[in-house]
Amino acid sequence: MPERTVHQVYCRFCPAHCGLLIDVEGGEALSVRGDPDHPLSEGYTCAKGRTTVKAHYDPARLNHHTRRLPDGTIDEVPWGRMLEDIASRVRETTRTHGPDAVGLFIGTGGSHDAAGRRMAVKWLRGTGSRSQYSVATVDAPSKPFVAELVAGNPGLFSVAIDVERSRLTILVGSNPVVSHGHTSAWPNPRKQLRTLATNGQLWVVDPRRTETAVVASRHLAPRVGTDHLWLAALARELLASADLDELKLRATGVDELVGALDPFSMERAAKATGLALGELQELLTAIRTNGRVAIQSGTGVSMSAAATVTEWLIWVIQIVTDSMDREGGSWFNPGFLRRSDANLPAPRDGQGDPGPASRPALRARLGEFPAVALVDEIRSGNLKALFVLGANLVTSLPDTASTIEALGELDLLVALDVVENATTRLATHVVACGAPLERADLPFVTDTFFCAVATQYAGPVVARAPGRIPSWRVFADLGATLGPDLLGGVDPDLATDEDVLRPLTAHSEVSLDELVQHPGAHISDAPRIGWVRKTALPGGRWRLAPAVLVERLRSVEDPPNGLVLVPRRQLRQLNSQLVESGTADRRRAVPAIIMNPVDAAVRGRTAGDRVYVTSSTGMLSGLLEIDPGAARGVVSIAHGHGSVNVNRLTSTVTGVDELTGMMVASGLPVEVGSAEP
Ligand SMILES: Nc1nc2c(c(=O)[nH]1)N[C@H]1C(S)=C(S)[C@@H](COP(=O)(O)OP(=O)(O)OC[C@H]3O[C@@H](n4cnc5c(=O)[nH]c(N)nc54)[C@H](O)[C@@H]3O)O[C@H]1N2
Ligand SMILES: Nc1nc2c(c(=O)[nH]1)N[C@H]1C(S)=C(S)[C@@H](COP(=O)(O)OP(=O)(O)OC[C@H]3O[C@@H](n4cnc5c(=O)[nH]c(N)nc54)[C@H](O)[C@@H]3O)O[C@H]1N2
Ligand code: SF4
Ligand SMILES: [Mo]
Repeated sequence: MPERTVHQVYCRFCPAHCGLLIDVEGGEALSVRGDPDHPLSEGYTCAKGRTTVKAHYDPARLNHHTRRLPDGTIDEVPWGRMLEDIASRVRETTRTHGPDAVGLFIGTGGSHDAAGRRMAVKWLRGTGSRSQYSVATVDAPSKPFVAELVAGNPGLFSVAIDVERSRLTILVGSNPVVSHGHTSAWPNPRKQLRTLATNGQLWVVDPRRTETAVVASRHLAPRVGTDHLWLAALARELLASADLDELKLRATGVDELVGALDPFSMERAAKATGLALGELQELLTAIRTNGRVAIQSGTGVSMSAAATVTEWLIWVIQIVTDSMDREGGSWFNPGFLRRSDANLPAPRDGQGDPGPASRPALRARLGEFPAVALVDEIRSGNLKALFVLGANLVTSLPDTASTIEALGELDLLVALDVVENATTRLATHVVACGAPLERADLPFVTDTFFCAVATQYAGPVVARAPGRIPSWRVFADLGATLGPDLLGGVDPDLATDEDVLRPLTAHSEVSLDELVQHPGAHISDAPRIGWVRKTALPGGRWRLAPAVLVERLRSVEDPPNGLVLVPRRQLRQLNSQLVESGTADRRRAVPAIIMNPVDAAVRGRTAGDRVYVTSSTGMLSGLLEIDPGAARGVVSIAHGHGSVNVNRLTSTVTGVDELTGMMVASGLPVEVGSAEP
C-alpha cells in the first residue's frame, strides 16, 4: 500500500484563503477538506474550495504549450522553442516600437500566484515598459484612490471590520455570504455576520434582498447608484452634532467638508434614494446612539459611476464618529508579510502618474494603467504584445466585442493559464503553467485582506505535470534571454519556488524557512488597531475634504431612471473559473437575468422567458428569473460567462470615471425586450 500523506495548504480561489487539508497517495491528490485547526477558517470551505482536487484533474487543464501558426492551426511546442519564439518577437517589438509596446495583464489567477506575479512585474519594469494592467482597475480602483487622498497611502484600501467588538455595522453593496468579501476576506461569512447581528446591529444596504441581507438586522434597498446621497445626508447630520474643535485635532478639511455637504439634506436623500425618511432617521439614531460604526463597501459601490465619492463618504462617516482605526470600528491590516505598519512609503496626494498615450485623461496609479484603456492602446498601435497572467480578458473587461477584436490585432498574445478559456483561444501562444497544487505559494498582498495579521506557506502537494512550467520561469527565462537578469545570476534551471518567494518575506517576523517547516497559519501579534493614526497619516491627521472629491460630489449626475444593470456573484464559480471546466454543475453555469416582478410584468415577461438586454454598447440574451427581493429597476447579471457575457453591455468609454478609469458595471442604463432588437 502506498503511504497516505496529508498536506496542509490554503485555498487559491479567493483571498479568504481558507485552510485546506489534501490527502495524497502514490503522488496523487485524492480528496480535500477544510482544516479544522486553521485559526481563521476553522474548517470552513465553500463549494469552490471543495472542488480543488477535482479541478486539479479537470480534463480542460492545460498540459502542454501551444502556438498558433499563421494559417490558424495550433502547434504543440516544447518550452525551449516557445521561449525562442516569444523572445525574438518581444525583441523585435521593443526594437521597432519601444518598451511600452510590450505589456502585462495580471488577473485573479495571477494575483494568487505570488512567485509568478513577482517575477512578471519585475521583468516588465526591468524592460522599461509602463504597460502594466490588472483586474484591480475593473474591480475597485476607487478604494486605493480614496485611501491615498484621505489617509495618504493607496495601500490602505483594505478596511476591515472589528468583528468581535463592532456593535453597529453597515455593509453597502457587498454580499459576503456568496462572495466571502470584497477587499476584506470573510471566511465562514455566516458565522461572522451572526456575530455582528447578535452583538449589535448589522445593516445591509443593497437594492436586492441578498443572501447577506437575509441574515442582517436591517435591510435597506435604495435606488441603484444613490448611495452617495444617503451617506452625504448622514455625514451632514453627524457633523452638525459633532465637536468640530475635537475633530479638527484629528482631521483637516473640516470646514470645507461642512460646506460641501450643505446641500445634502435627509429629505433630499429620502426622495432620491426611494428610502423612507423614517428609515434614514433610524439609521442616523443608531449611529448617534452607538457612537461608533463600521462600514464596508463592495462592488455594488466600486463599480458605480459615483464610486469615488461614495467610498469617500464611507470614510468620512467613520472618521467623524472616530470609528476609523478604532476598537469597535474599522481597522487596517498591515499584512503579515507586507508589514505596512513599518514600511509604508511617504504620504501622497492622489495625483497619479502620466497615463496611456491613447487615453491622456486617464492616470496611471500603483504602477498600472487602467484596464479600460487596453483596447484603445492596442487599436492606436501603442501596444503590440501582451502577456496575460491568469486572467480571462474576454469575460472580465468591458465591451466584449471590442476586446475580442483588439486582442486579435496584437502581434503577440501570450496567455499563461492552467485551463483553456475564452482568452487562451485567442492567444498566439499559450503557456501551460504549474497549478496551485504543484507549487509553493505565499499570500502576498492578499494578506492585507485577512481578518487577522496572518500568513501561511502552501507547499507543493503533487509533482508538476511534465508538460507544465512554473509561471515565474517564463519571466526568469525571458530575463535571462533578453535581460534584465531576475535571479541574481542563479541559473533558472537550479532556482526553486522558494528562491523566488524569499524576497517577499523580507519584512516578515517569521522567516520563509520557518514558515516552510511549520505548515498552517501563523498569526502575528503586530498591532491591528492604532498604527495608521499614529504612523501613517499625513501630518498625523485624516484629510476629510480632498478637493477632487469635493468637486466630484458637486458634479455627480442623478442616476438614470428605468432599468439598470447591477453586478452579482455566483456561489459555485469564481468569475469565469469553474464555469467552462465542467467542474461546476452545467445547469447552473448560465447566469439568470434577475428582475423585479413588476418590471417584468410591465414588459409582458414571465420567469423562464428568453429576454434580450440592450445597452448603448451591445446586446445579450438569456433567461429571465423573477425575484421579488430585487428592487424596481434592477437587472442583475453575473459576469464571467462566454455565452451570456454581461460585458457585451458595458463600455470602455461611456460613464468611465476619469479619476480612476473604472468602467460602470453597476447602474448602467439597459432595456429588456422580448425580441432581438
Ligand atoms: N462565489 C464567488 N465569490 C467571489 C467571486 C465570484 O465570482 N464568485 N468573485 C470574487 C471577486 S473578484 C470579488 S471583487 C468579490 C466581490 O465581492 P462583493 O463586492 O461582495 O460582490 P457581490 O457579491 O457581487 O456584491 C455586490 C452587491 O452590490 C449590490 N449592488 C449593486 N448595485 C448597487 C448599488 O448601487 N448600491 C448598493 N448599495 N448595492 C448595489 C448587488 O446587488 C450585490 O448584491 O467577490 C469575490 N468572491
Ligand atoms: N460586468 C462585470 N465585469 C466584471 C465584474 C463584474 O462584477 N461585472 N467583476 C470584475 C472583477 S471584480 C474582477 S476581479 C474581474 C475578474 O477577471 P479575471 O481575473 O480575468 O477573471 P477570472 O475568470 O477569475 O480569470 C482568472 C484566470 O486565471 C486562471 N488561473 C487560475 N489559477 C491560476 C494559476 O494558478 N496560474 C495561472 N497562470 N492561471 C490561473 C483561471 O484559469 C482563469 O482563466 O472581472 C471583472 N469584470
Ligand atoms: S471561501 Fe471558498 S473559494 Fe474562498 S478561500 Fe474559502 S474555500 Fe476557497
Ligand atoms: Mo474582483
